[in-house]
Amino acid sequence: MRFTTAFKCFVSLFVTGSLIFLGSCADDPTEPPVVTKDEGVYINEIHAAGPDWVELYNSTDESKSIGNYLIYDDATNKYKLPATTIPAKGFLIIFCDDTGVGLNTNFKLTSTGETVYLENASGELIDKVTFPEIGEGQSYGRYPDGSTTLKVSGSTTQGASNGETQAPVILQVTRVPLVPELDDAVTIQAEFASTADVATVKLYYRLNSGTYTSANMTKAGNFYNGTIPAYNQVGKVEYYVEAKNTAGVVSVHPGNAPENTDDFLLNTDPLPALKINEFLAFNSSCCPDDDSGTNEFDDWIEIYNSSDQPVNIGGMYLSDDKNNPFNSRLPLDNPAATTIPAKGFIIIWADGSREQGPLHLDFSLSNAGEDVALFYIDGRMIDSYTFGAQTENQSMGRSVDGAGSWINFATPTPGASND
Ligand SMILES: [Ca+2]
Ligand SMILES: [Ca+2]
Ligand SMILES: [Ca+2]
Ligand SMILES: [Ca+2]
Repeated sequence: MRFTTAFKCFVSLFVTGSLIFLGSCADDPTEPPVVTKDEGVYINEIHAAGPDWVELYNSTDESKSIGNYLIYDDATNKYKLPATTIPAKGFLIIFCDDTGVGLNTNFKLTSTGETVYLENASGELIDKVTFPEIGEGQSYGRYPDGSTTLKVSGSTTQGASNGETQAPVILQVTRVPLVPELDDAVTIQAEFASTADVATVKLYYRLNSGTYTSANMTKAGNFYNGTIPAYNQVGKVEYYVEAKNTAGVVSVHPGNAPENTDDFLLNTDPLPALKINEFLAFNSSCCPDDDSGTNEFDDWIEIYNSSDQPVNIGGMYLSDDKNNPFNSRLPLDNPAATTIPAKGFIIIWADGSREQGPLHLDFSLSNAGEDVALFYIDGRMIDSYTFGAQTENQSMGRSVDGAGSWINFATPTPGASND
């Protein structure tokens, strides 16, 4: 690496015949920093899908003081560690939570992957690790501790040895059907990064907080499949997948199961009398969203309640994809905001800004056209509409509230009758 830098500097010098380049390339910010000293202290494990942390490992036979050492993911924002000692063959966890106090750094990690650097008190780079995208409950670490072999693991060993082998990595778990009904058997499929060292995979499931039943899943390529048998009872079905490798190391999906699980609702409620009544997908000057304190010209969706009773849409979902019912869930904890009066309207901002309030969604609507869809709490579709390219500041809506054909409105009527 040093040779490469020197070589580039030489070329620059030769071409330009000037010393200016020689001076600048000694500190060339485009050159990746190089580990210049091995102190036997390593970045041993990284968890980046929140809460973020870095595990340091002291591979030497003596305790090691790391006061004033620097850890960072951005050379312009190095974090100085407090006076701390890592025991011989011991571990230390540094939380990357952007608080900037003690063992809590002034930066967070990016779950899609980046590089973390560790410098000693003299500013010499003693380790760096570039990690790939890692999911919740997964980590990237050295196997065994302190070695040069880095792998993604399907589970974490915060503050403890990484062991000899990483846990199986479950990339995703899907189900068919996505929205089960009473008496449907449900197929659960777990996709693995590799099944080479996987010994057993089990599916755990239960209805209405009962006792978990486990079933072995069957291997098919990089997948393992299992079945939740049909229930003839309404309620909530929770499930998770547990995989064990040939060394007995276990991972689960979701990452923190069984505290968190995947779930679906078996529900026979009649669907509420709600309609997507109007929307504006191309807003530049019509009807601003002022929930942030300034006027934002965001997309919006109007829903009409055609019944004679108020309807609380908390827990229901809106989506810009008819095939993705669980896209953006309306909050359960604010019925005052999410209840639509009888024969009334509600406006929900499709602005990708959930933090702006209860009536804001994770997505916006494409000016070029896509779906707008409303789903019940269990994922059953209540209403949907597929639209094409939109005219700036014009809405589309039903010609009669809750009914009629879809037409363009040169003068949108957010929160008011279309009639
Ligand atoms: Ca560990
Ligand atoms: Ca838009
Ligand atoms: Ca907004
Ligand atoms: Ca309207």
